[in-house]
Amino acid sequence: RYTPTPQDRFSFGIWTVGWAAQDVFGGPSRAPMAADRAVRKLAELGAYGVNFHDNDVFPFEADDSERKRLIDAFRTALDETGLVVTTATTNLFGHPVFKDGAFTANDRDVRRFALRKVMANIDLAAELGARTYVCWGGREGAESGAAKDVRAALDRYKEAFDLLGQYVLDQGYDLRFAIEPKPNEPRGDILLPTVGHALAFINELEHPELVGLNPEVGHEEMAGLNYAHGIAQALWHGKLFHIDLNGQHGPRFDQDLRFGAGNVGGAFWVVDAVESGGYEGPIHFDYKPPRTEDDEGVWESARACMRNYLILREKARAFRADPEVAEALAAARVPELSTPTVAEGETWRELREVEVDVTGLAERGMAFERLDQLALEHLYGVR
Ligand code: GLT
Ligand code: MN
Ligand code: MN
Ligand code: MN
Repeated sequence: RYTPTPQDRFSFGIWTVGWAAQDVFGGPSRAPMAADRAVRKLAELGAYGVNFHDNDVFPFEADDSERKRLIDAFRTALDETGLVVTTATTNLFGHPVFKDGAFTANDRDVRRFALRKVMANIDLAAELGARTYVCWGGREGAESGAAKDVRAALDRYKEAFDLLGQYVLDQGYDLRFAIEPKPNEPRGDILLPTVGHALAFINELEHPELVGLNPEVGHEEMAGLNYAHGIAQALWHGKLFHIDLNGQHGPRFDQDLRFGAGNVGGAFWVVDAVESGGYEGPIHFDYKPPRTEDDEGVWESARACMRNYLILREKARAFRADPEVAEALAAARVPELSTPTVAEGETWRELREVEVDVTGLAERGMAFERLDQLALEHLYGVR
């Protein structure tokens, strides 16, 4: 029970289990992990796919022969395990050259190098069969007011996506971009800080159809926002290309806890939104096994991400199938919201003259508490 299989379509970033657990205050507490080991272990645990940064597979400094050797080892592990590369991305934050960002660095030479680095990894992504290319702009931002001309930075951000979109079209790759918003960390303020900012930005691009979102649970919650609502709106716009699931305890530093930890109630609604909203991508985990864990703890936490999703999936399904919940939804008039406000054939003219019993309407309760209590009782395991 709650044992994942590839049919569940779970995927992980190579950098999640592979993280050596260095932080701002201390060095690594675990040994570095080669990408091919991460692939083999994740396959053993029942995962379906992986996402990778270029430099999860080969170091930034690798020469051509080392790069080739490490990509071959990665590819062999993929072939032998049947794990799928669903997604790829570029490390545009680790090397000090990106200290002021990549696509929006003030230094033009850095911007030109960043685009070249992305295009090189897009080639590898396409070769390995990835369909989504994640762009997390972690270093695109500032610590102080005058340091970044935000409007010029957005011009350069758009220029980057326009160029990369054209690249993908010219190369004939079947690949779409997914922007991953984050409000802060590592920069004091990051550009495109939330789902909403990124959605509006996409509308300004040359090829908006090629660009969607990769919202992360913790990143929205760091901004005090409701992730389930965020992905529901992204789906409404047809822009939920990918998801990064993890756990977070409210607005504080990016915790990247295993999925299901942190805001447990939020996680229930996340699974409900993912399962019932028409999302079609992989169920992807982007978390960091805490620095306290050894190798065994790493795999324990990876297993737990999938297990927690399956537990919550069962609960969300039971909630939706419960006849008492159907009744409570009706009492809360939730289905009524799907009825258009204006009837067929009506115009503003009829609405201009509408008559209602304002006092009667104001007195009517919404019965949301009973509905939410039913959800909680499913979550608490007593129904
Ligand atoms: C980094 C970040 C994540 C992003 C990854 C993609 S890298 O670990 O914290 O949220 O998804 O570049
Ligand atoms: Mn074009
Ligand atoms: Mn994060
Ligand atoms: Mn992420």
